[in-house]
Amino acid sequence: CYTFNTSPRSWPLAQAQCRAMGGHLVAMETEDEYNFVRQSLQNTPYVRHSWWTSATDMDREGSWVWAAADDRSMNTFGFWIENEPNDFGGEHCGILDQAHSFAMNDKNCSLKLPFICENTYG
Ligand SMILES: [Ca+2]
Ligand SMILES: [Ca+2]
Repeated sequence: CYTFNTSPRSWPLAQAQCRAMGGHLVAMETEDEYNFVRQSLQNTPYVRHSWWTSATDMDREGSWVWAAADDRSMNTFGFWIENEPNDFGGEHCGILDQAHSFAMNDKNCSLKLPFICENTYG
């Protein structure tokens, strides 16, 4: 199941908070899951925010993975906004971007944003 946390956190703190609750930042391994999460964000007040996901290239620049997922590889179907990820000024963490219908953008990991936790068990 998913938990939508509207209290803004940096990516590392968001990941730590998800882990403390027995989960991790959301990893959308399939297009179905991606569409489900996007759909869930259409409701007030979620629709007003951008959200951290577990997507990161902090281990190796340009090599995007879902942190802490069983299958870390990221598929390339339509997740990203056109011309993203662009590593603008050093961006290594992926958001669902409210300004772009929740397509993905890379952002500075220290940015404080709402975040989505995923718990495998329930
Ligand atoms: Ca990057
Ligand atoms: Ca970017």
